[in-house]
Amino acid sequence: MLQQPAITFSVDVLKGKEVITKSTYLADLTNLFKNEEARLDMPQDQLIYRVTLYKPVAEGTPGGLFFGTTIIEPGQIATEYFMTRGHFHARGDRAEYYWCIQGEGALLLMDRKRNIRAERMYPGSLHYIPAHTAHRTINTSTEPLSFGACWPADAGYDYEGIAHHGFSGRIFQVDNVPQLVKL
Ligand code: M6P
Ligand code: ZN
Repeated sequence: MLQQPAITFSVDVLKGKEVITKSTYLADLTNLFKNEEARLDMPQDQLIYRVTLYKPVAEGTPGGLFFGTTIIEPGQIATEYFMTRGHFHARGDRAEYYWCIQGEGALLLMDRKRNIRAERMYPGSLHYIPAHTAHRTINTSTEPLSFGACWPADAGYDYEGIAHHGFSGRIFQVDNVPQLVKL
């Protein structure tokens, strides 16, 4: 007899008893977007992104893996697209995979020297996030962007490295197309 899997995934969310859901609203993203006044002028209960997570082992377990899906709503603050907070890993030498499931977007990658680049995300695109590289995803279309992620259980999050200086580039809509503007 084959066992039923504990978790299943679809185009948007994970399903199963042990799935954790985390929602991030506009109110949670103080000073993340370039135009903070424009952010404050918008409804603060606007959902920006939702993550569903499966953690089959405890946080910090060496050799363990976590799995998640993220859905970013379409929208902009002034000309800057809705995006995730972005992070380095607390254990800087830990890498991660992202792959796009639905929608169109950009993956912003910045190393510790603040060199920045952006990869285009579209259904089927696969992205290797190297060690010591901050990562943020941006929904550049008018539909929800959904992507999968898999990362080491002992990677952890370093949001502080981003909170102080931000990324060294942003994705804006310029002449109707997404453009990476380096700072
Ligand atoms: C992906 C993974 C998660 C991360 C999420 C949202 O699903 O990288 O670990 O939490 O994106 O990104 P952030 O934590 O930067 O808001
Ligand atoms: Zn990560």
